[in-house]
Amino acid sequence: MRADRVEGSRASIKNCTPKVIFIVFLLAISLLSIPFFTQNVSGDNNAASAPDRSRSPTDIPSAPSPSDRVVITLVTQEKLGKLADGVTYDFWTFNGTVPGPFIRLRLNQTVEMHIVNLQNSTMTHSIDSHAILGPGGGGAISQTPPGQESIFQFKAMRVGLFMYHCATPDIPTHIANGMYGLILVEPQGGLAKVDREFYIAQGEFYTLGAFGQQGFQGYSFQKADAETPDYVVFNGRVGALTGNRTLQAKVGETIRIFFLNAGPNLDSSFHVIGGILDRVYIEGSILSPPLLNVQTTLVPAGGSVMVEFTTEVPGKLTLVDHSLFRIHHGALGVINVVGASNPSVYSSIKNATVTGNMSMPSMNVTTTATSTIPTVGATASNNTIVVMLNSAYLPAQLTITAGTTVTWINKDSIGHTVTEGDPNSPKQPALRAFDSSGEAGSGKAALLEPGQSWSYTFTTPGTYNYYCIVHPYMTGQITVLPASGSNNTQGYGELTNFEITLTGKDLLGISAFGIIVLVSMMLVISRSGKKEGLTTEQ
Ligand SMILES: [Cu+2]
Repeated sequence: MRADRVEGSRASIKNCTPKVIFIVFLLAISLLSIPFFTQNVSGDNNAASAPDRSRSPTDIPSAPSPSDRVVITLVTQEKLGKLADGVTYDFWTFNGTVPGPFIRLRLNQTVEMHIVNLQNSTMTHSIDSHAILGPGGGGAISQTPPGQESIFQFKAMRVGLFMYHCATPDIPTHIANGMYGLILVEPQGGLAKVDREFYIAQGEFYTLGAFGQQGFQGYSFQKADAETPDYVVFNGRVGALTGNRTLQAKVGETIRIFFLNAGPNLDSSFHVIGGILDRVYIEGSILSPPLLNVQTTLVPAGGSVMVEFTTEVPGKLTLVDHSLFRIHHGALGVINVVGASNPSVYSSIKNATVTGNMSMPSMNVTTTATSTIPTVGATASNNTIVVMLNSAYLPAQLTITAGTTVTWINKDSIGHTVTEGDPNSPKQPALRAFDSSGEAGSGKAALLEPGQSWSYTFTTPGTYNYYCIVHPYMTGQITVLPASGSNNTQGYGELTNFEITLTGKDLLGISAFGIIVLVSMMLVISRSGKKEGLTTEQ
């Protein structure tokens, strides 16, 4: 009897085994698929869904708290975010942004500092502020493992503009991942009033992939240790202070910038193109008399500067680290100044018109010798001229047909490039449709010097944006229409040129739908199994 039962159950196990294995297999696959589609997993390539971790440069408290004792809570959080368009990175942050919050204190205020490290952090975090007098600047008494809180107090006994950063070993790695910000300690009576204040932090990021390489990028300790950053950016990402994040100001306003160079490796040669720094409080020394009328100020890694200047004319002021190749790595910001023009301060008197013969010096990059230069923007039998003058392309926008050769002539007094792409999110050199600089081949960007020209023949219809690598506010656009008589491929192009963007939520939905389908299949299979079982018993 017992033996029979055993036999029977063995038989049913035998019958069931392939089905059970199949069902377990399906379940395993559907369950496994879930974690891969959640948003916070490193390796999420869906850059469109990654949040911006960049702190707004205008996110500054207007004044210190009037009370003698203030409580400040910094929450250390490791968060996926955008490092550039299409590039995601696991930032380590204070309060979820890079830089962390701007802390505005008054001399002799006592601060009760709370460091809260989120439960889901992978690392211990802490704070070392250069404003704090004591071992480690707070680092010795603020080491906080995940899920815990440290509280300590300090007295702000020195006026100045001070960096704060995480001070948990490996300390430079915590800084390189975004854990830094500024503490301003104002003198009694405060700072002089200005019209606008901006909070800008320069920092390097070291990624496994090269600058601009799409998708999730991990941290490269090797590159950080070798001090060869892929990204040098303001406020935590490429384009934090450009495009629709451009800073705004008006003519005649006095602007104050609190600038931090978080490093962790490079010094910054902070400069405003088109402006002069009226007052520079070097190294954040607010009590010292400022340097007056400065062009470029050196900000050491782990240092700061407070600068003030008045805008005189409308237009764009460009913020750079004047180690200018760092523009290629993202170090670029723009202040758009609006208001009435002031021709006596700045205006063009006459744009030179080029006539007659002019010899073009040969260059390393492809150069077409042009003996006679047509007038600006003239179209003559598939040959069109764009002039570079006063750091602008003339005409800036041009519509041509496929097969047209465009020649750029540098009539400016300084060198420029003609580089396809958007200066706010530069492409890797090899991916540019055209580039006068030849950077893809040589690794260095060569300039079209004054008097030189460069030509490119457009064969593929489309809209091409371009800019000058060294003057990224200098932009142009070429629209290429299909050549008349050629097959218009645009209709087909439109049909094929679409993107499907899936967010983490979409993918969860798809997984859930998949599970429902699988469960239904399993039900059907188990029912058919029952029927089979019945048949066998009979
Ligand atoms: Cu840390």
